[in-house]
Amino acid sequence: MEVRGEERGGGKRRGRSRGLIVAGTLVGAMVVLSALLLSNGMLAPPMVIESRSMQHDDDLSALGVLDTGDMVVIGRGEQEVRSYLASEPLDHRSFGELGDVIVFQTPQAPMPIIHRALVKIEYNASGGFDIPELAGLPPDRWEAEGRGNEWWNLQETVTIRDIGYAGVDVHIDLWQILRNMDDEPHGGFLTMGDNNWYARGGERTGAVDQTSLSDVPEPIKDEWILGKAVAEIPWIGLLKLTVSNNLPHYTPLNSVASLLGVITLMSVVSMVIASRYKIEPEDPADKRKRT
Ligand SMILES: [Ca+2]
Repeated sequence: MEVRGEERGGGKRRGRSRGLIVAGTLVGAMVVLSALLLSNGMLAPPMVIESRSMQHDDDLSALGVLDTGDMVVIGRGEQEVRSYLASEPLDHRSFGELGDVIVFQTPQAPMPIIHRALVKIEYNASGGFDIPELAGLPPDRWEAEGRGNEWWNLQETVTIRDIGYAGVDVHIDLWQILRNMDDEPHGGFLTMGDNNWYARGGERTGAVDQTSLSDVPEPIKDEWILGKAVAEIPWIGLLKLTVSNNLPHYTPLNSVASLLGVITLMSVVSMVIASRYKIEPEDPADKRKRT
């Protein structure tokens, strides 16, 4: 019976060893894979969301939405960026809305910005913009001021209705965007934070970056795009914001509670594992018996 007991104990130890080896191998493989993707340029270093411009609620965070304090994995390389409008017919979604979320840095911006690509506009030889993506929308969802549903050679204000989680109307002043870049006009993506809208007179109005942010005055050129947001690591960026003393007053309390819960759970699990695998000091009497 004792021999069988020793065999069972040995089996348990071998099982624990195998478990530790498998866990160690998985962690090691993830570290190596991440390093390879980073070194090959497939991934950019992850970013911490520092504002609530991409939230879908001023006060509460949610999984699958980019909230203050979330960390974001950034993919780069030859990835096609699909704007919100281009994604409507395909129902292509990311982070809770249609279209891709991109990381970009304009020459005027001191640091990268992460916002959603709303629509791509093309500068044409006549001095206006063509916006073929508008043609994919139902006619009652958009109009160009005084031009109806003409999407070519536009310099007017274009209104697009029912955009994003809040169902806002977006008025794009193309003339202002042209004036912003009178030296070298060009096309590119117009971008917008999911949460960058205001309510006035019963109307919800969304604001594209190109007419509302001083350091994003022009359509986003391809070479200004650093990558595309591909995954959310919730809450963990709160640690960085806390250490750097940049935690905003509006940080969602449910994110703080969730992070504290995870840290507490990990601490308890670590203590349980440490107590189960505690190494007992060798009994000198046993040692003498074996020799
Ligand atoms: Ca989130």
